[in-house]
Amino acid sequence: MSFVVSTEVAEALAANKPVVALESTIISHGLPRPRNHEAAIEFENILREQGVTPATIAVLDGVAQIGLDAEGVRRISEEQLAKASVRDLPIIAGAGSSAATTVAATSHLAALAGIRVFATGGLGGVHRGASSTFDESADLSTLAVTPITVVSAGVKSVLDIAATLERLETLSVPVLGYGTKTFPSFWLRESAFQLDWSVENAAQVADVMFAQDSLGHGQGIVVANPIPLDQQWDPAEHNRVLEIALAEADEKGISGKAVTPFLLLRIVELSEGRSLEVNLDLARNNVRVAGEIATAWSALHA
Ligand code: PSU
Ligand code: MN
Repeated sequence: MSFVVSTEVAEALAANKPVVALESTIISHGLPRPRNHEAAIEFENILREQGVTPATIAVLDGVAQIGLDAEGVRRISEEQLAKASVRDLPIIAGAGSSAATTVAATSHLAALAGIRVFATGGLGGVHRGASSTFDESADLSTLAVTPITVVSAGVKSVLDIAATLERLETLSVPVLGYGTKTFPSFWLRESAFQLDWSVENAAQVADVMFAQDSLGHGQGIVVANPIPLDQQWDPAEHNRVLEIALAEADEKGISGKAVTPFLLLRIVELSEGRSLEVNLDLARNNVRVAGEIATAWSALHA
């Protein structure tokens, strides 16, 4: 498929300057309007202030764009776009239409362009009940074959976290806790699950990436970056709201790729916006850490 790397991103990559990929599904389908547009601009600005070039990724009018301009960012925020995972990319492109890209599709396109670091909110994973529905995000299988370091706040507790971690192990995708050995659960700093490995800073992540290039088989790396304790959602309120949202999704028979967007937006409504503030805080944190990792990565190549 045809893809276009923006001049700014191409120049940064050619000069070994730090670049961080940003996804569009979180903007189009994961955050309510108009906060989504503000967030998309803010994420880019956080990176620019660090001296890092942002590359927000989406498919517009049949062309995968690596690095949107302001008009592109407006379009992913305001238009009713399809949600594209990797398998959807050729279909969207073939039809000449537009779509927001998931973690999987963004990772794939970022890697095609030579971008090594990507910031998102939460990773997709294994859904509850997957043993009968087979609902497992292509985010996981894509990371098994895509050399990109994804900074996320773990996966949401609407998913089956234990199964998600097991699948990442099976798929040989390294998971690094960032300053912690406890896997985070998106709005909450912790989950019930421990990790084998942690790193303390961005330079250590860059060292792992460097080693992976010589020893790995082209897989990605998951950096699990927990939200600071004072920014996390109240755990009791979190549990109460999630139970209601999950029951509603079940009752309404929501399935397939509609599940994640349904739950995210319903949880914002049920929490009267509190989950949204936490979501924005954790995403900002992830963008900042991804900027530091990209900076450490380009310093290795200076
Ligand atoms: N998790 C979030 N916010 C999101 C998503 C996941 O906290 O917006 C989006 C990401 O784009 C992720 C996708 O790649 O949902 C996973 O969807 P699915 O479960 O249909 O693969
Ligand atoms: Mn799914």
